[in-house]
Amino acid sequence: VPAALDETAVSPIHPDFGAIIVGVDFSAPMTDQAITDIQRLADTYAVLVFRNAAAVGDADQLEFCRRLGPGPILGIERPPMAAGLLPGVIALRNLDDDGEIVPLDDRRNAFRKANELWHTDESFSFDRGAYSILKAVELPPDGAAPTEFTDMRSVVDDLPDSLIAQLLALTAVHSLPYSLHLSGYEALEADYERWPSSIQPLVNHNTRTGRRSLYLAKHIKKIVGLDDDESELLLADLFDRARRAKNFYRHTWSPNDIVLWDNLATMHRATSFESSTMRREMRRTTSLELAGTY
Ligand SMILES: O=C(O)CCC(=O)C(=O)O
Repeated sequence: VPAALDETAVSPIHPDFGAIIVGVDFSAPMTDQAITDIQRLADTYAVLVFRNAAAVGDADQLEFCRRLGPGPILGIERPPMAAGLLPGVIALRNLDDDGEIVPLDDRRNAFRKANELWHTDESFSFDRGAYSILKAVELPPDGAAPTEFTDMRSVVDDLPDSLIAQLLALTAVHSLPYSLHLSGYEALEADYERWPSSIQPLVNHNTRTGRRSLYLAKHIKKIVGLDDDESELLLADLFDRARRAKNFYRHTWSPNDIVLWDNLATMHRATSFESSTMRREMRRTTSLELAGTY
């Protein structure tokens, strides 16, 4: 039972995936106990939805992120989607710096659209993303553009033992230019140079909880050691299993929501909206993996 958070304010969405938490004040310094409680809740539920987190400023969001672990990830060098942000704050929006809607065929849009592929944040980096914290700055009307989450622990729980044994021996190449290419971005030679790939296990193991999760993302270009056809077949099978995961959550945004997820236990994706007429801006901070945790 969390000591510093009011236990009655925690409402699970599934028994072990997704929880709605009301009453956390992000504008006041949090006690160490509150941070520990939030980490424990994240270990249990993997996605935490903080409702009514009234107007959390970027500095408060960054501070919260820093308390959760090393980092934040500074963000790979991306086409600028927002000038003047604090380092570590990533803006995801269909707006330019004058607040105008970015044309659909603009390269900057391809970056945003890539979030509509199932992924986990910064798996293509040597220092992987651990916790991501996302808040809404400007939302399209009528609950458009929810964010979807899949519990990758529940996916592993449902895998046959023989497949788990196979996956435990495998690693995969994660590449940002590859997933950008899937969403229509023509990666340049220079992109491959500035965004090197990473090699990651296919199965994560959380040493605090003992639970495994499938570490899958559309950033995966190839499974190491398999030929291209075998790799494609296995990936298609794994994505299919993830699509049918027992634990799934679609978050419909309200203005003062903050959503935190464990990238090493989940996949997520943005969903499409009328981005040629509607405006949307989200801001994300992502902490780095604590060495030895997974
Ligand atoms: O904008 C969203 O709904 C999701 C954003 C996302 O996928 C990300 O920040 O990685």
